[in-house]
Order: sequence, then structure tokens, then C-alpha cells
Amino acid sequence: MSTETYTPPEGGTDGDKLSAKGLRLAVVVSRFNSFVTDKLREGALEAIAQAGGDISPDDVIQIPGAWEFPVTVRALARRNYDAIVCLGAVIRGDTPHFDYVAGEAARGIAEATTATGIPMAFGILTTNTVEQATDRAGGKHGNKGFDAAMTAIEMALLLKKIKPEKLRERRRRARN
Ligand code: INI
Repeated sequence: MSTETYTPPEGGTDGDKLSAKGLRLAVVVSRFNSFVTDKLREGALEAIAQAGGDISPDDVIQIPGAWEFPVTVRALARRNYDAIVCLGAVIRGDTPHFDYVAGEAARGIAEATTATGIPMAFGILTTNTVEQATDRAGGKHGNKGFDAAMTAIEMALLLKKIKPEKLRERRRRARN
């Protein structure tokens, strides 16, 4: 079983500390299982603050459940964010509902991030038990909200560094 938490890049992304200064970040939190997702949000906001970032309450967006992530991140992708952090908790119950909700949330976010080119960190816990979820939301396995926010910051910086010229050149080479 993995107990990994976020591993920062060696020396930061730019030879410096990972810095969220000046980045426009959105944090989307689902309310379902809020006893878990409240902790994930706390972890994410702590990570952003630790990295020197600034986030206004308007950029912390609440949604009812994980099913609602795909439509929300697609709408936010039009709002000029450098990265979006998705935080939720899908906990297996007695019915197949879990599989639909968790699967579609993951698929919808994956499709949105690749289609828009905006990094969207996947901080949605998908667990078999409540204990597994609380262990990962500020418990003995760390806080996946913190990790997701750090990942979003790293990816926002990385994608800013990849110059459009380089992308164009790569696409041209791929065509030939
Ligand atoms: N939403 C979650 O975020 N986690 C869950 O565990 C969950 N379960 O188990 O049902 C859940 N369901 C609600 C779903 O995300 C939608 O909000 C709902 O179906 C309305 O569209």
C-alpha cells in the first residue's frame, strides 16, 4: 500500500523553491462527505499559503458531489486560471453508485485537463472505507489536499515554462 505524499522536484522547478506567487489558482471542493473534504480543503489552502500564493474566497468553489466536477472544471477553464485543484471524497457503499461517481469524475477531469491544457490536480479520494478516507485527509497518510495543491502549483509553473514556440515546433515535427 502506498503512503506516498507529494514529492517536490529537486531544487524546485526553477532552481528555486516552488512558488505560487502570482499564480491564479482555483480550488473546487465537493460537499459530499464534507467531514473529509473540509480537511482536504484546509490542506490545499495551507499548501498554497506555504508556497507564497494568494487565493481569494471567490476562487474556492463548492459543488454538491464528485459527479459535478467535470462540468465545473470545464466552466472554470474559461476563466484564465493557471491550475485547478479538485478535492472530493468518494467512499464505497453497498451499491455500484461509487463506481459511476468515481469513474465519471476521474474521466471528466482527465478529459477536461487534456482538452484545455490547464493543469487540474486530482485530489479526489476514492476509498473502500471511511477510515481510509480520514487517514488521507490529515490523518496517518498525510493530507491529499495539500499534495494536490502542490502538484497543481508545480504543473502551473512547468506549463508556463514550456514556451508556445516549442510546442508549435514539436507539433510541426510530429506532423513530418
Ligand atoms: N458524491 C461524492 O462526492 N462522494 C460519494 O461518496 C458519493 N456517493 O457515494 O454517493 C457522491 N454522490 C453524489 C454525486 O456526486 C452527485 O452529487 C449526485 O449524484 C447528484 O448529481
